[in-house]
Amino acid sequence: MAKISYVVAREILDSRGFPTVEVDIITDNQVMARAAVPSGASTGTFEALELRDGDQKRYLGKGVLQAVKNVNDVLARPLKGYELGRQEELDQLLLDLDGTENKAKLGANAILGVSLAYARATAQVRSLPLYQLIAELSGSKGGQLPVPLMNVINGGRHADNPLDIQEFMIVPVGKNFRESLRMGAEVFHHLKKILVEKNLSSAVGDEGGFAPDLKHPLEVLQCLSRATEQAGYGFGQDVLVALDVAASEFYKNGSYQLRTEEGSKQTAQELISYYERLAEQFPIVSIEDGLAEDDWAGWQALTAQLGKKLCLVGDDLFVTNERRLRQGLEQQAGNAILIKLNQIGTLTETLRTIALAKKGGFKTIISHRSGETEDTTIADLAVGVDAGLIKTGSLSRSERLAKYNQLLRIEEELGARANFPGQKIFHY
Ligand code: 2PG
Ligand code: MG
Repeated sequence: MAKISYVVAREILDSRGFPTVEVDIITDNQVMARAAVPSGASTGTFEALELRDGDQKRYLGKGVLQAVKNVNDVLARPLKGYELGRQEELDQLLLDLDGTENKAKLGANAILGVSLAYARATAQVRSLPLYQLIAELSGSKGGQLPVPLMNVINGGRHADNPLDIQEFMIVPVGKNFRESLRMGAEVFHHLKKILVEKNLSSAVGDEGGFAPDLKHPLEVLQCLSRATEQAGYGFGQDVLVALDVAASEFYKNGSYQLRTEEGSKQTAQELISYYERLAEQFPIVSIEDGLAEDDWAGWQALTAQLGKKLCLVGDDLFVTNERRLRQGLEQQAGNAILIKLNQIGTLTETLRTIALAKKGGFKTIISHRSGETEDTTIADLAVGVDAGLIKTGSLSRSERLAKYNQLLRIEEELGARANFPGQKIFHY
């Protein structure tokens, strides 16, 4: 098996123009593999640490030169000569060299860059597509294309409009991935026309969705319904809806502040009943972070009331962390998990969390971050572990489309071996 000759990290820019870490690994048989790390805005409190320099003279304090140095000065030496194809051992070595609970010493951005570049190098040296290597590492079949959750209207921390719900996603479900992508793009373009007719802004936000000055969730859902119909699809038949409420962002001192067409909702029970009413009126199949990251009792009530009908997805709640997910399984809080590699910081830990979710009967959604790069690892991850669902933004901005385009390539390459879960992914 080939060995590592060089590991080198550098500071590059993400889709928001802020620094992030990129890592190259070069092997002794002249293979070069590269990975770039994403970055969130509405980050959960319990995420692994993203190391930033804090030097206000550079990039408003957001530089990552220290994380880059940690790769080049601390990690590169022990990794020189390290054999490829030993992902678990490599990731354990990275954890040991860091030695903290939340990767605070070296930075999860430094560690993840190395972990992913190593996986890519192994796949290339073995002439395997990345999704196939991930299938092997996770003991999955690895041929399922995910149903996409496409964030077409933004609010919350991702926009400057009065919408408190962070993401309104369309979920187009055709007979395969390619057709679902086309349906989603067509709805997106019709949605743009509707916003322009209403004299609303059609400028796009961080994840490529629109951020119009719509006042309430109801108005947004009505626009999505019209756009779907104008595109020639059935709202509720062909195109479904998913929300990321990101409720931790408007939870202060034990009280919520969600503005709706019915007035402001403040208690967990008011939010739950509101979600239930919305889901009766509209084809909502999934609600992410419907309650805050430490409101475990609220999550239990939410799950008891809606867990047989809807996907209740923990993002800030679980932060891709096996320990927090175990608590969710034990307490029956949520029934699905959002998976973000940089919330936990290594590929191996991510795969363990996914395995635990599957064992516990939770659905898994592989996710981008609001700050992204041209790196497409999450597309391969979704297929490799047969996740069934992916959320990677809207139908504009190349850092979002890069993932969809990679899924098109994978579907083509798999040919008859590809499968697509369709709407049955939402059955209980
Ligand atoms: C989320 C993500 C991605 P961020 O909340 O799910 O959409 O946003 O990367 O800003 O945490
Ligand atoms: Mg979220």
